[in-house]
Formats: sequence, structure tokens, C-alpha cells
Amino acid sequence: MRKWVGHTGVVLALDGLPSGCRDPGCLEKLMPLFSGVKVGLPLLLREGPRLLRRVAEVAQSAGILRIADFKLADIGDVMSSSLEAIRDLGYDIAIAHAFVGVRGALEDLVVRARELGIEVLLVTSMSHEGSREFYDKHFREFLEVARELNVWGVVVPATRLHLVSEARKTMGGSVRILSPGVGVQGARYGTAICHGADYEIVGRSVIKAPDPLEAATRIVEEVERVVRSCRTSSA
Ligand code: BMP
Repeated sequence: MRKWVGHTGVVLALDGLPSGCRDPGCLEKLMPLFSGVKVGLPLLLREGPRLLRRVAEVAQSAGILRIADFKLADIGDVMSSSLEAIRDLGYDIAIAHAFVGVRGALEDLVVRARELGIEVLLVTSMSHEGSREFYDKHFREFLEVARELNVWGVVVPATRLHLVSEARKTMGGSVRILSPGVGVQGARYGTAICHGADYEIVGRSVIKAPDPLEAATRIVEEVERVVRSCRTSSA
């Protein structure tokens, strides 16, 4: 189900353990429904590195993307050191903020990532309102940075679909676009992929659902339905 059109799909944001799902077997059932899993600070701080390692192992056996979302934003040396820890936890994609700039920061991160076999995703805009205050004013420059550094992908929010379309147009087909903001934050399932994203990121709509497995199945099917329909109508 999760690889229905090329490499597009839904990534689970695991910012906490699903409340309806604390038994260990649940993650094994939940994760293969998705194309990837994304972990970050809330899960690390609450559950510790052992749980993050276990999530990475389950994701690896399910053959899905393993994304570490610590939104790195520091000098190159510190981000590179975080990358090593991310690799040791078992993750193969790391998210960094674009606004720290290239020289002395992102260029070092990208070099170390290549040495470690980790892919980099750059945040170029954010899904919340405040992104307009600073982030979005530099959106095109951040895309340019992503292009210059030849990163694996960019994060562009589903709450601003015109930016998703613009990113796809500017970046061409080879850069992955990941879009958070569907579900709880208000963007409709499937719409970011219809505007050129590769993956939509969904968190609370699954992990806070009374039955996370049911919610995950329903959401992935809804994304699939919407994407089929927009691709059919644009064919
Ligand atoms: P939710 O579906 O519960 O709103 O979760 C969205 C996920 O995407 C969270 O993990 C959040 O950190 C991430 N995210 C976001 O919501 N907006 C952004 O601009 C960038 C993100 O990484």
C-alpha cells in the first residue's frame, strides 16, 4: 500500500508514543503502513535514545525511511557531531534549518553527511503562521541553498500549497519534497502531493487517535484516493 506511486507516500511523525498503542508490538504493526518515520526531540526527551534506536530498527526492517528531525541549526562542527549521534541511533536522513547559512554551517554538515552516508533535508518554510514573519521572506533563497548543496530533499509545508508548487518547479524532479501540516494543522490529505510533494508528514492525527492503526490505515487510503484523483484529472 505504501509505495503506490513512485516513491511518494506518507511519513509518520512519531513525536510521542501513540496513546492507544503502548504495547511493543504496536509499532511493528503501525510503521509498515507508512513510507517513513520521523522522530525528534519530544520522543528523545520523553523516551530516551534506546526507544529511538528501536524505532529505527523497526523502520529498517519495514524498509521505510528513517528520518531524525532535530532541526539542526548550529555551527558546522556541532551539527556534524549531532549527525554522528544520529547515525549511531540508526537514522539515515537528518533535518536541518536552512537559515543558518552555508559557510561554516550547512556546507560542513553536508560534507560530514556524505562521509557518514546520511541524507540531508533542509527546512525552507514552516507550516505555522509565524513562518511568514521571517522564514518565508527568504523561501527562494533557501531553495537556492538546497540546490547549491545538492541535498536529498526539502521541507515545504502543506499549509502553503503555492510554495510546494514553487519548490517543485524550481527544484526539478530529483529533489524530494516533504510536507507537514496535513490533518490537525488543517491542510487536506493528499493536497501537498497533488501540488508536487513526494511525502506528506502526519503526526497527531495518528498518534493521538484512539485507534492509531485504524487512523493510519484510513489516512494513508485517503491520501492515496486524493492523489489518484488529482493525477487522473491532470493526465
Ligand atoms: P502533526 O501532524 O501532529 O501536526 O505533526 C507535524 C510534524 O511535522 C511534527 O513532527 C512537526 O515537528 C513537523 N513539522 C511541522 O509541523 N511543520 C514544519 O514546518 C516542519 C515540521 O518538521
